Amino acid sequence: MIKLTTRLIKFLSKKEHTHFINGEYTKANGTNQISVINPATEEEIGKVAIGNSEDVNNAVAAAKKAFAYNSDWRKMSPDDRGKIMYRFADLITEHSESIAQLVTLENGKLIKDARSSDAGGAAKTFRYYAGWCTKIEGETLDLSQPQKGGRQNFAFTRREPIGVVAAIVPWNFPISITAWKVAPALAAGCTVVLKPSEETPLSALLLAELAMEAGMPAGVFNVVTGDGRMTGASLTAHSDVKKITFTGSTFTGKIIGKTAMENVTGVSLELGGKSPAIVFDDATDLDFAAQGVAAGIFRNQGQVCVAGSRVYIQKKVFDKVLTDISHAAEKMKISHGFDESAQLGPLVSKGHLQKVRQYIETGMNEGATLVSGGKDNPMDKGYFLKPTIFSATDNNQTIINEEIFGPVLAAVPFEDMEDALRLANDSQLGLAATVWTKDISKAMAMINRLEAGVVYVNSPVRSDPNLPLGGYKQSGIGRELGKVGVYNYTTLKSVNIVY
Ligand code: TXE
Repeated sequence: MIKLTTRLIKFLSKKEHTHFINGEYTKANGTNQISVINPATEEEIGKVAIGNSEDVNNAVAAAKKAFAYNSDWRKMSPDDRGKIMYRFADLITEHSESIAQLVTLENGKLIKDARSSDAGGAAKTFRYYAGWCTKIEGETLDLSQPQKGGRQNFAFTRREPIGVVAAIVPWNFPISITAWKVAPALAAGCTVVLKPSEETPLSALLLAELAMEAGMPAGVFNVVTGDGRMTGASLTAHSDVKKITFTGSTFTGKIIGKTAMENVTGVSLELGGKSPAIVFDDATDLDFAAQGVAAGIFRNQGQVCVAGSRVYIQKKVFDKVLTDISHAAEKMKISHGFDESAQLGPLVSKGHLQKVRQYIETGMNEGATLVSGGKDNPMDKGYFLKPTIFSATDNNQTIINEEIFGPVLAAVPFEDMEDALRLANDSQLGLAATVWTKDISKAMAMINRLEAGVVYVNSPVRSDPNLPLGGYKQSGIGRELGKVGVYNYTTLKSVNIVY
């Protein structure tokens, strides 16, 4: 059993946690709280306040003040801002074990994934964007028309920080997705109010403590805990928020998009996915492809926006590849996240487990063939599920059309490239896709025609700070990460000096 770090023991000893506003823990205005549950043991690990509109107002006011023209943050040189962000990244690395353990406690995920994806991923993202502080630039422009009266001119654009950012994040990668939003926003010179998911709010508070220790001025990074209905809704409706950045369900994304338009607030939405993995019969190594498809769906219990949850396998090799994927699934060790040898942990919550089970039942009722797994809980306690695989003959199944967000894969055979494209693009969503082939011409043709924001060839999708991420169709609006990630938090000013 892993020993909890001293810092984490101290953090958890608090039991009741409040918002982190203007550089300190702040008494909540309301009395309502959320119980944070360890999904492996079903035990409570702490309580957080449910922020009401007053709490949200306080957080936004602190962020607005920290963004004021003559504030420490605004007056700070990009180089100094970068130094604080590097220090923040170093502190995340220094305290990565505390962060990872806390993420495992509140989300259930495997500790090795919490270490690499959450703590490690966040440190990398902050380090990457620390470098961007000094590289934000506009352009000089030659105008298409001469100036009146034969006068000269000099035209250019400036990128300015957009203002107070509301970041609303989900529970599947609580710290790394937070970093995808907070790091570029800070690099651009904005200030942030973060609302973590109600399932995983504690790690966000620990992150806020580290931000202060890194020397971030008070009010630059605030956390208001709470639910979506009250806390999230108050934050997105706030007229002093100038940019909303959201990752979560398509359903909630649509609500937030509508709310944003009330104040004409900028909005980026990273929403659901139902991403296809397409295995051609010429895939370099079919075993490797099968392992990759299994990794692409079962990592993080399938609770990954870019998870390859539909696999299309060319007819000639359908049985072999499906058998290999099933073997990989059946060999996975299911255990709690602190078991270092575990390969599949619990789902995030009881409600989510029920939802995923319901999809498995629907799959069976609609006539898909259950190849392995099923809806039974393989453990005595906790929200566990076996990796589950279905096969079907076409896309006409709920389990192939809706995001399940669990360890559930549906396999369908295809004839040729046109058939694969028809099946893969037949979706309202378009976040990611993977293609498994050794034929570069075929890979390129697929890349050009797949309706997906991210395409990986011969590998499951993995995020990288320098690779933009986002979706086609109802998978979202805008892109995160990379250069566009930092430009999300700037606004463009066009200037023309006539002389
Ligand atoms: O998401 P929600 P949930 C999908 C996945 C999952 C489903 C539901 O299919 O099963 O969404 O998960 C906040 N105004 N994804 O319920 O509701 C909420 O408090 C403002 C895909 O967790 O989208 C939380 O902080 N905020 C996804 C965040 O939105 C609101 C990752 C996400 O919650 C709000 C997670 C409102 N009206 C789930 N309502 C991905 N793309 O990776 C809720 N929230």
